[in-house]
Amino acid sequence: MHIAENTLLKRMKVLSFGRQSNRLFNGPVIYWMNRDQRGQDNWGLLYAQKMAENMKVPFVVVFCLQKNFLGAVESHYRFMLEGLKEAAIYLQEKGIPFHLFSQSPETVIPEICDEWNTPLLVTDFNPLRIKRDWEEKVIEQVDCPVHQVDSHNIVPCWEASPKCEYAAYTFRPRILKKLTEFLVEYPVLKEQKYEKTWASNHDWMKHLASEYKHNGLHPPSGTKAAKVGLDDFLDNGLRRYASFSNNPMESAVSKLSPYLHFGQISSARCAIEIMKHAEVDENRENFLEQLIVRKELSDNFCYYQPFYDKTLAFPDWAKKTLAAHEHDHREYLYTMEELDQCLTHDLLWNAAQKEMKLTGYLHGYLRMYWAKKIVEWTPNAETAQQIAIYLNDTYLLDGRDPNGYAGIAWSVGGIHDRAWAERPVFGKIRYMNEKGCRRKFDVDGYIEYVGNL
Ligand code: FAD
Ligand code: FO1
Repeated sequence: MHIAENTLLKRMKVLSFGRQSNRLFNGPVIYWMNRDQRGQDNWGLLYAQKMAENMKVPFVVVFCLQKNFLGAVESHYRFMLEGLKEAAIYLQEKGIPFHLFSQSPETVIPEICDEWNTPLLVTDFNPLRIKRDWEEKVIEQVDCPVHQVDSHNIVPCWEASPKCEYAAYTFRPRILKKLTEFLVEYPVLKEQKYEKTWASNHDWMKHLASEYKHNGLHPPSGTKAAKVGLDDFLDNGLRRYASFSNNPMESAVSKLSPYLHFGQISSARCAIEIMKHAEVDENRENFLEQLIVRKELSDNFCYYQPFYDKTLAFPDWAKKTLAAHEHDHREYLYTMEELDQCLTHDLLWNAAQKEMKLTGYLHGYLRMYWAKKIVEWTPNAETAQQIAIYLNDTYLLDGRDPNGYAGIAWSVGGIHDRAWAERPVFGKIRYMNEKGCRRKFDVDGYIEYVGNL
């Protein structure tokens, strides 16, 4: 346990030491859940429980439901709430109350810390601006200390690197040398005496049926479904990952991104299970490269680069080359509406946009092609980035995520990439076209598949 204790402390950052006051902090420790929406394998919960034990008080989990979160639509909320319900029941069975509030955190968190005399507020780590603003406003208003735990990354973001990394090759050695220390089995969350006084407010469970539309083409939500997906990938997808993960027509990818995005499963759990069951081969290495290096590089980017969704974040060479080609002739120009309605001349692109809209999923290789074409068909990089973010976060179930902002900044502005041979419009930004796709997969088969959705 002492190893976990050690890693537990390195996963924690003090956001605020709290204000000295003579009030009696005899209430429960509050764990404010945002990004890692699961009961199992959750370092933030384990930390909050440990602190509550030390203080001899119970701990309570709180979630603040926020309308139109980064453009999320109803079916995204439906997926999230179903996962939260499963987490609430898991916690309930451990005697840990779960409270869902339908107000913004900066209002309700200070109120309940005050009302419940909370001695410590713990929250999970999220590099996105929206959560950091919430935390700032909460810290201004609460008297108690506020601690943050990185439950999302295997190597805590601030431990992996002290700065914004240039590319995967500069980030990889830093991450890999810390895996032994941080990729460890989780302790199990203990039961706690159930405090009737903090009984959960389960009226929110009925929200699921009435308030949020369901998209039948979304996968099933929650930690159990995520585990089924992981096992299925271990049995059927992983062995083909190295050869076929770039082929949207081969189901050789895990499709775990919605579960990882909403924190319904931890990437550490996926890595632990993969390392337990799969032999050391290029399939496993390629997958862990994506799951650990690429995914945690996105958090590194969003954490250290405040303009992660602006062209300001692009490397200088990219800014220069995009500016130099801003007035190149564009053979095609499309508005956001035309792109949204899949009305371009490019049947492959239209199919990718349609699949994204209908199913909330798009294969990684196609996401690159999809974003790169938006660069080609819009007046400049700013417009391309804004449109790509809007469509990505409106339709993808795994959208509104650091991986998305990094993926779009890579496609449009060459972050984590290098300069390529100069050409019109793209300058030295990596170019992709349908010919390249045809070399990789059956484009006509894909267009037909989407047509039948
Ligand atoms: P697998 O290949 O099975 O990989 C397993 C996990 O590794 C993924 O779930 C993901 O968490 C991580 N991963 C894989 N590829 C990447 C990558 N390139 N960068 C970072 N992490 C990765 N991912 C999102 O989660 N949300 C998004 O909104 C998103 N938007 C993207 C937009 C563009 C333009 C691009 C180029 C990429 C985007 N990605 C996004 C990254 C990647 O495409 C998806 O994470 C991946 O396709 C999810 O499918 P999967 O779970 O089957 O991936
Ligand atoms: N986090 C919250 O704390 N409250 C919400 O109401 C909320 C809604 C939401 C909707 C869609 C979505 O993709 C994410 C949402 N999140 C919400 C945040 C999410 O769990 C992640 O923290 C961020 O998207 C960063 O990855």
